[in-house]
Amino acid sequence: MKRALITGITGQDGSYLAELLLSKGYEVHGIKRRSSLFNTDRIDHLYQDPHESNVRFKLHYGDLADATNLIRIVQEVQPDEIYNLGAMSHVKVSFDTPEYTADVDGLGTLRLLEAIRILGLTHKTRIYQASTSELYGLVQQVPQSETTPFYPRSPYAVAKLYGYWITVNYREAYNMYACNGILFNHESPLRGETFVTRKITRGVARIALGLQQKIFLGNLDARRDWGHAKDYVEAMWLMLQQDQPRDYVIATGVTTTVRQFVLLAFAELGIEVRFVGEGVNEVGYVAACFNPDYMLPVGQVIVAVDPAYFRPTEVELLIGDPSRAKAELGWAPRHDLPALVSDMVQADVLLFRRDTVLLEAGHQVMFHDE
Ligand code: NDP
Ligand code: GDR
Repeated sequence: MKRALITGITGQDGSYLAELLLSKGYEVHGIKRRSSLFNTDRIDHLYQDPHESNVRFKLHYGDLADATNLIRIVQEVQPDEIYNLGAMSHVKVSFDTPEYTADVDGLGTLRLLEAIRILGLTHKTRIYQASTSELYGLVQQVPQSETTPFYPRSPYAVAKLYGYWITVNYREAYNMYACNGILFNHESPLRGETFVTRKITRGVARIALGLQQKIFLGNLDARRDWGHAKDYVEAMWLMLQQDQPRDYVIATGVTTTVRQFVLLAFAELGIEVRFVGEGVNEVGYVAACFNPDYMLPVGQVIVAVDPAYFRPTEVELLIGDPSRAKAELGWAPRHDLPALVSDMVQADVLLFRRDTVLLEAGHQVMFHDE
């Protein structure tokens, strides 16, 4: 039985990857951070009582900022594969916490590589590093591939640049099986609530159900190559199953504006939106509502721009070229953008219907948005 260790197991990708590896017969170990409340919502369905026998899913307390703790866990687990998904992963927040982001996303990667080296596991343990399309930053060329020059545009991206190169360096210096997956944006119903797609699908569901008036967004012109997280974790696994370690771009090859994502998300519920105005005065209003379940009045403003969501330096255009992954890993995305949008919007409608039931029964319902 192969043994895998996942950092960031409580995140979006960690949850899907753990599911995938368990389905392939792996023993899966994950590192979770201590928090004052349970933070395991995304993996609670995988929980196995440690008092039972033959447990294949185990969690360890740890943190990428703590080298001794990482060494102890790697020593205890003796993993065949490590997936380093743990990170402060929010680009906008990295401008507020640049030093912490550098520590966890940059040095955290080094600490894990060093743990493997110190413990003499360089020939046993393969490691996947969660690199990102944010490395491309300011557009140099499109579509972006493994040979496109990097130009990071945020403390997050700069920290990930260190993570990328230290992974390459350990591969070359110590002959380790270490690779970077340069993954473009990937989303799902498990996506964190403050990333733009999930913020939109939650807002769309709540507006349709009469729980919210408006969604406030930042740069509507930014273009992203959005895929489904379920497809992308398969690529991570494939990267660690090859004869030779290599770095791969994982993307769909299609790019879409944030504005277009908004239109698609409302259209999923039969609500047609039109945008008017420019810059911070741009708003989206209901142009038509074809779904009798959601009685939104034509003319109601449901999207507005709030400059608070603008970034000091923005990444305007991402579009990936996944040719190498297709040719060498046999990987291709199974979901297109409409399928992704549908999956996310429908999941959020289901989620927030619960709130309408609670409200009707006289309970208070809380909501937090950022
Ligand atoms: P999430 O933000 O959903 O999850 C991040 C995970 O990292 C969480 O489990 C979080 O724990 C954990 N984490 C945060 N800080 C630390 C720390 N100091 N020590 C240990 N663990 C920590 O991210 P995703 O699942 O979306 O992304 C996974 C990885 O892939 C990240 O490294 C991200 O930067 C990268 N990436 C993501 C892309 C995407 O589009 N989703 C694209 C390209 C790269 P907790 O739950 O306690 O907060
Ligand atoms: P990104 O994802 O920065 O690409 O990083 P995010 O969804 O945060 O932003 C995408 C684009 O949408 C614009 N935007 C807004 N973004 C947020 N979060 N909130 C808003 O209200 C809003 N309005 C417009 C942003 O300016 C941006 O251009 C994600 C993360 O998962 C990283 O960890 C990962 O490395 C990259 O994707 C690939």
